Amino acid sequence: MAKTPHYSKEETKIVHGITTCHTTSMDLVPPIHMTSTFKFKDQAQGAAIFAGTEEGYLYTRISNPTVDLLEEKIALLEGAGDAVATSSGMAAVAATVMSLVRPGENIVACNALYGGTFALFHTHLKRLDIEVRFISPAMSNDRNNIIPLVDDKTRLLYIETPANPTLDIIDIDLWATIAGQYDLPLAVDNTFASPYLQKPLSLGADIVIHSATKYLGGHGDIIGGIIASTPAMIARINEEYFHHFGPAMSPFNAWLILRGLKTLAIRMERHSKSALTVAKWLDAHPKIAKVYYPGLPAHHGHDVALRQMKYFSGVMAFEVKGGMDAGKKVLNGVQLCILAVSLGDCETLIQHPASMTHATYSKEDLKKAGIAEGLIRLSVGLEHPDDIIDDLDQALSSV
Ligand code: LCS
Repeated sequence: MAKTPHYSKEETKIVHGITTCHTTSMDLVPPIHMTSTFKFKDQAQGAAIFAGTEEGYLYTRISNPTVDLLEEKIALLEGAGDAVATSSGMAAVAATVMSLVRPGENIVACNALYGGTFALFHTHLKRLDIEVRFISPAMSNDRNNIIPLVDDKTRLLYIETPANPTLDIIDIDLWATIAGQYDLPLAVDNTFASPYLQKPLSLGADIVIHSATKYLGGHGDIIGGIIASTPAMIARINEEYFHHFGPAMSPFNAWLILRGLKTLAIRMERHSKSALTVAKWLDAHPKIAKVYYPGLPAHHGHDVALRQMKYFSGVMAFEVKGGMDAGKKVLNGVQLCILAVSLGDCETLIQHPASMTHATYSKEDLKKAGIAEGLIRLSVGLEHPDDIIDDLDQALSSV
C-alpha cells in the first residue's frame, strides 16, 4: 500500500509530489507507457470509455499514463486544477489561442515575446482574421495604456515574463486585475521563470504556458510544452483544439521531463545565482554598453521582479560597445559558451536574437519591442561561473 508522504516545503514537493503511476507495481521511478493504444475488455467497455461514462485510457493522442503524470505534476507545482502537455511550447501557445479566440475577435498582448510566438500572433493569426493588439513592454505596466486596447471582441490577454530576449518584467498582478475587470482570461508564458521561481496563477492569472523544452526538462534533450489552468479551461482546450488538431506529447518526452523536474529547485537556484554573478561582472566590464538582467537593481523591472519572482532565473542579455560588429566577435570568440538557440540547459548557451530566435521580427518590430540589433542573449548554465566569466573575458578581448 503506497504511503502518503508528509511535507511542507516547495523543494520537497518538487521531488515527492505526484511520482507514482496508476499501476500496482512499486517502482521508485514511474515506467514509460510507450503504447499508442490501450486494450478494452469488450465492446461495451470501449464504448463506455469513449463516451466518458467509464474512466480509462483509449489512445495516446488523447491521454497516456506517463503524460498524465507529468500533467498532474505541473498542475501541482503551478497550483492549477489541471494541465495538458503538448508536443512543443509553440503547440501550447497555439492550442491556447486557437481554443479561445475566433475569427473577428482579438487578443491584447505585450510584444516582448519569443520570436515564434510573435510570428504566430503577428503573421499567422492574421490569416484567420484574428487581430493581436500589441503593447510595448515600456508601456505595459500602466493600466491606462492597456485598457484602451480592450473592446467587446477581446477574448484573451497574453504576456510573457521575464520576456524573451529582453528580460522585460511584466506586472502579472496588474494584468490579472484588468483581466478580472473585463472578465477575460490572462495567459502567462512562465517559461523563463519555471514554477519554482514564479507562480502566475497565485498572482491572478488564469492560464500558464511553458516551453518544457527549457527549464522544466532542463537537459536540452526534448521538445515539449504544457498548459496549466482550471479543469474547465483544460477541458475546453482539449475539446476545441487538442484532441483533433493532435499536438500530443510523446510518453518518452514526458518521462524525461519528469526526470528533469526532480532537480528543478537546485537547478533554478544555481542558474539564478550564477547568472547574477555573470551579470554583475558584465555590468562592470568597460567594453559592455548595457546589461539586461532583472536581478540588477538598475534594471527597470527589478522591483516588480522582486515582488513576483523568488530569484531572477538564468537568462540575461547584453550589448557590446561597438554594436553588431563587436557583438559578432564575442559570438564567434566564445569557446566554453555554446553558440546555439534555446535556453535553460546545463550548458551555457549564447545567441543573437535579431538574426536567430527573433529573426521573425522586422527591423521596425524589433525597435517597437525594444530589442536592439546588437543584443546578445546568454542562458547561464550549471558550469562554475568563474569559467563562464573567463570565457566571456577572452571573447571580449578580441573586440
Ligand atoms: N515560449 C517561450 C518564452 C520560448 O522561449 C519558446 C522557445 C517557446 C515559447 C516555444 O517553445 P518550443 O516550441 O521551442 O518548445 N524559445 C526558444 C528560444 O529562445 N530559443 O530557441 C527556442
